Amino acid sequence: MRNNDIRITHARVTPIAFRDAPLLNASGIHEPWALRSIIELETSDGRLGIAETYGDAPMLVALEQARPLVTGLSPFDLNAMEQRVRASIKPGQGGGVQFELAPGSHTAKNAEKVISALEVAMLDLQGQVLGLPICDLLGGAVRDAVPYSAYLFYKYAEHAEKPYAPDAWGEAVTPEQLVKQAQAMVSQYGFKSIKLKGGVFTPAEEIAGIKALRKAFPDHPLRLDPNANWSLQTSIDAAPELDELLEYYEDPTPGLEGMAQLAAHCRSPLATNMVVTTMDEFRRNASLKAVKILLSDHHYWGGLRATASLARMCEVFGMGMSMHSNSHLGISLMAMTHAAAAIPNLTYACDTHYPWQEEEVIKGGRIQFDQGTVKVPTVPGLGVTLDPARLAVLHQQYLDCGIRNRNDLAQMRKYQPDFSGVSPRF
Ligand code: GKR
Ligand code: MG
Repeated sequence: MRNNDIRITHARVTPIAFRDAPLLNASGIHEPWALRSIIELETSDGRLGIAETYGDAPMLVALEQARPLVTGLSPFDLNAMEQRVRASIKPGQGGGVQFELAPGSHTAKNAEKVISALEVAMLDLQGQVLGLPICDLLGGAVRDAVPYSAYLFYKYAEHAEKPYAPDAWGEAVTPEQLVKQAQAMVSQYGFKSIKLKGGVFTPAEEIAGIKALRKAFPDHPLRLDPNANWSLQTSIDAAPELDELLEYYEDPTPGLEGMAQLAAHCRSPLATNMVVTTMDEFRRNASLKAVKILLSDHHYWGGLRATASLARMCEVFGMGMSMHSNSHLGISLMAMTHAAAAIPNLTYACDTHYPWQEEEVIKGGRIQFDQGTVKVPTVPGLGVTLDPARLAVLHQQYLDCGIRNRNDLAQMRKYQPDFSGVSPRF
């Protein structure tokens, strides 16, 4: 069979749920189960291409609508797939809750999110057919291993309603506990950079947390991400202290205009995964000169090739680039690793929530880190394959858990009934 005779014969979307830690953020706290979906594309020559993406209800509606559109296409027909998806998915369609910290719920990006998921599975197939790893299809790896950053969270020891035994990380609500969390994560994974998810406690408490981390890790670049929960004035006031401590200052304050005003008051570069998430915002940012580091995410920017184009644009506009994450499993981690491997100017360690997840859906169990990096696969395709038995278990957890849209605010009100969720709160 010639490569261009191979056809996609069937597409399957399976929603899954896996245990997630009680991690605090600007909106509230993670629920006990995180949602994702697994995409499987079967071909006429008996191959299976896979991808992982969001699993919120509106995303599942969009994926279900797109599913038949790939049937009959060659895995090499990426442009045809994209045209079909764009023609069928209208921006904003899908309903559901819109939750700022959960890109899986942003219905305006449905087309990009669906194209990304289908593209990863099709690239997995292309790689298998050609006998090449995905990064080779993206121009080739410029690094053998992709560095990730320790992603620290303030957290409670266990979930409200105690749905299962508490995780091994314990509570982290003080600088001392944060340092303990960082020490455990750095010693287990070897990370060389550290990010703290902020926007939870007062800026003074979070700056004390960063100072404690600086003392315990004098050589690790540090980042703080309050997820736009600090007012412009609060962010300006915090800048002189943070300038001395941070590698970059991530999304302290809301809006592109707010970030542009803040940029005039701080030396640390501003980074974002919140105010530049579309081409229009990219153009506005270029004229406002607000954000200097774009935290890309192939899941909502339209895929691995779109991420590579974004990297070129960052280079043209003198911006740095790194990667944003949400709770995810190994298929997403591998897709991120291929993309990052093939982007020369992705020069900061990428975010990953992976240490917070215990479960897996791939054969062979959890992906190993070495010195904070994930080795770039050299085998054909994505480099990981689905474990059908694990998929069935995680799908059953989805059916049983009852969560259909991530809602950190409602979850937080189980601990603090009067939690306002107002942003910016500080
Ligand atoms: O997992 O709570 C979280 C994060 O706050 C996540 O929702 C954000 O999207 O990690 C993300 C970020 O960097 O903003
Ligand atoms: Mg962020």
